[in-house]
Amino acid sequence: MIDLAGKTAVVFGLANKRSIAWGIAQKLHEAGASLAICYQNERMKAEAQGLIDELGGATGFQCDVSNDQEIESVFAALKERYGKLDILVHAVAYAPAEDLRGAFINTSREGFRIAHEVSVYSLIAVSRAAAPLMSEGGSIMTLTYYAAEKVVPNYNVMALAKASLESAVRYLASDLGPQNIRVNAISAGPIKTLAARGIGSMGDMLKAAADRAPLHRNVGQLEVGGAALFLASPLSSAVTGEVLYVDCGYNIMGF
Ligand code: 0WE
Repeated sequence: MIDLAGKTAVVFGLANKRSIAWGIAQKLHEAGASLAICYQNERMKAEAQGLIDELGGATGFQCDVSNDQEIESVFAALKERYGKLDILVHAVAYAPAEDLRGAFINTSREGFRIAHEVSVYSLIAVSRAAAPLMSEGGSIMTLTYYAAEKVVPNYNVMALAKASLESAVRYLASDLGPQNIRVNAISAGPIKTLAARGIGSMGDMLKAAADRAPLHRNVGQLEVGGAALFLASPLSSAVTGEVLYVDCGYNIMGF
């Protein structure tokens, strides 16, 4: 059993029980970490706080990671409450719905900006705020997707954001390595989440992914949580700047 007793983790991106952040939070909690869980706004709080209350000792915080002031104040609150930080989970992505359908060539300037700001710049911003609190080293992780590398119809501008995110993971890992802070990404297979709802073809995508993957099934939130627990723990002490696939093997197949 991995023991994270005495460790503090902050998780960004909890919306509801289908959130990947929820699968990760449950696993970190099970391992004994103290949890700070962040939701975007008052609207998200309604559902998120109910889940947070299920994890004894976990505390909810409101933070919209596209707002520098909210990042500053949440990290001030974390410093006050926990003193230090060991683990940071970034499970946040957004592009305007109209940029996630139709032809990529029609990507709007505003959609491009929003997707990159919310999904990529936020990792840089929270990492910079977290690093001074990671006085005993730390583990930062984010979520990415295979479409960063190979074309997935309709993922469009989010694919560019994920490609940029994976590069940011490497640059952050390089910057923060001397402080023994590791930075990695988990590339999860498709999962039915709030972010994936509204994508009309999600059912077909899940089926196609399961058909082609060596394990012939889809990935569950708790399996992503398991990989996150590994990256949060000393078992991965020499792993940084890496993309870890949690996709039932989908990415290895050529045909
Ligand atoms: O990263 C994601 C989801 C990202 C996402 C989804 C939405 C839908 C609602 C970001 N922003 C928005 N904005 C909205 O308004 N995934 C890996 C899941 C996903 O999303 C897709 C996929 C897959 C898989 C979008 C198109 C095609 C495939």
